Amino acid sequence: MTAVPAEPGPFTFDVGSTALLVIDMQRDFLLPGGFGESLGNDVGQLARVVPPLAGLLAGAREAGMLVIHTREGHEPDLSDCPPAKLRRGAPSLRIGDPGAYGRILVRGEYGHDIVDELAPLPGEVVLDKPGKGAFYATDLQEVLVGAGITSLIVTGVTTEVCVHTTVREANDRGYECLVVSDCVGSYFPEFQRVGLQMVSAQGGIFGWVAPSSAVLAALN
Ligand code: C5J
Repeated sequence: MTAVPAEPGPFTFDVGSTALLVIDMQRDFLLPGGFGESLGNDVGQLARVVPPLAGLLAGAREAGMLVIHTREGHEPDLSDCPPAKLRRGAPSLRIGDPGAYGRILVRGEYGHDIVDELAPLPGEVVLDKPGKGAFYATDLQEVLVGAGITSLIVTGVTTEVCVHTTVREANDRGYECLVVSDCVGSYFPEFQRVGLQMVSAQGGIFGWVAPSSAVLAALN
């Protein structure tokens, strides 16, 4: 077992029963001109996640940890996109519309895929999810059970949306979750700060929070 100094206390884990979860580090959310920016967001807030996450990904791979990537998106005919999700908000571009990087959040399009710096290696698990949570309508639970995973090191975007939705459900399913503070990102600095506090508050109501430097030190 390895211990990481974390909030609200040490997070202990075993590499063999822990997975690194990389949530939705997709061009549509991160790149200028993409869907995230069309919603009026400052994508620079997410870009800062890429370098530390690339370092953590390299460390996890070197340690032999299971790595799982997710991508939020939909079938080309949008049959798996609830009308409520399509209608929501007032973006200049909607899911399925042609955007700067292909059809927005549609599987197989350039923008739907993961940014080059964090590209999955051959053999790594990549789960396509139509919702915000990584368990909904995916094989995540089966993958984790099959690999004997009991703890998750959670990274990706956005902190208060897909990261939170996933961590909350993982917690209900009995997984111990460590959220890596500099490897998750929000378009809104205040949501980032409070989103992280919400994880570790009340004695770790949803899990633990630590920076990537502490996780990497524990892996070495
Ligand atoms: C959002 C996500 N924010 N990956 N998706 O729509 O957090």
